[in-house]
Amino acid sequence: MKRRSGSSDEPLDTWIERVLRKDERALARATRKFPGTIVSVTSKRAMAETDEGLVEARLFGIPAVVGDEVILAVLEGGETVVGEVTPRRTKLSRPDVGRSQREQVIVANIDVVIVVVSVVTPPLHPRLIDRYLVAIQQGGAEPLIFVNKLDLLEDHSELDILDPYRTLGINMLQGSTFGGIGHDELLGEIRGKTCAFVGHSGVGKSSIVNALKPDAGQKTGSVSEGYGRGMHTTTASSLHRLSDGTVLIDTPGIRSFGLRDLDETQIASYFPEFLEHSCKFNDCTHSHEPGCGVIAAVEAGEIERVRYDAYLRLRSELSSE
Ligand SMILES: Nc1nc2c(ncn2[C@@H]2O[C@H](COP(=O)(O)OP(=O)(O)O)[C@@H](O)[C@H]2O)c(=O)[nH]1
Ligand SMILES: [Mg+2]
Ligand SMILES: [Zn+2]
Repeated sequence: MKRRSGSSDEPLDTWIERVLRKDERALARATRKFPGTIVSVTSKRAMAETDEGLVEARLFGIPAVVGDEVILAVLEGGETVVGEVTPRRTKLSRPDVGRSQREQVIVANIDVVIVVVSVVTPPLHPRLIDRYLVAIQQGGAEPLIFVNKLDLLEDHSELDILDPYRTLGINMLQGSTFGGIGHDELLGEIRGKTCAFVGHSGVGKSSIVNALKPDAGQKTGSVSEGYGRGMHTTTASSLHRLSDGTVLIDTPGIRSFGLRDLDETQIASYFPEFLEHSCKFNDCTHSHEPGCGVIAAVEAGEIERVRYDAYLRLRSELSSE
């Protein structure tokens, strides 16, 4: 554990309070405050877009993320810090790896989360889509699925596993970075909105951002053997503004993506197609109960079996976490 300054036998909570009070006092004495939008974050520093251009600021105990609307404060002595994060309209979170109780927000204030999947390299992973859809609904944004690398696809039946999402009414587009296929349709869907690109590494998120905004300068990587571990891939999120007001946020590839703050009884509420079917028991888990309307609907073909399987899988993962 890191040694604290001050009295060595000072309890942790009074130490935290003392440091917070010190920060508060410094903020109260700030010589100037002005608003900004966070466009990139490293471990201790953030870049913010402001009326005065790009401003670098130190994170001041507040974990701001890309997309956050913040108040920057210039402290006595001239240092600029992120003094305040405005309450988030929407967000996309994942758990801190290894500390599943702690929320880790990836991006804030997005209208649309574009889940990018690719075909062939890496192949389609509907499992990740199911997890994202739940997390997106939790955070309050709209999902859009973009199927990339269509140029690699010889057998279009690989796309059949996406039919259930289409049936659910989720916006789905497909294309390729080569030739910019599908990009006009994508821009048509997201015009004027703030969008985050998420998905496994190597699916082409940064390539799409670069294609939509050529001066974004996002590094792209090669997909190495063992899929999903792109070399030279993006390590931090970054925000890019198009001239028509559309905002693109590139995010690093996510290797593991868990679901936070959900227990297995809540997961069903994120499968909207289950809601129309009623069950004999109020607390039905739709896994084994007699008189379960969901199971009956799966058997009757009214609910897609892959979605039901996804539900069972997520449920068992959550109950064992
Ligand atoms: N064949 C093909 N390759 C692509 C396409 N889009 C991106 N790539 C390649 O996939 C690799 C990973 O792309 P990158 O944008 O870094 O993926 P990210 O990790 O999701 O940001 C790079 O070698 C890209 O050139 C595409 O539409 N078709
Ligand atoms: Mg990338
Ligand atoms: Zn049921």
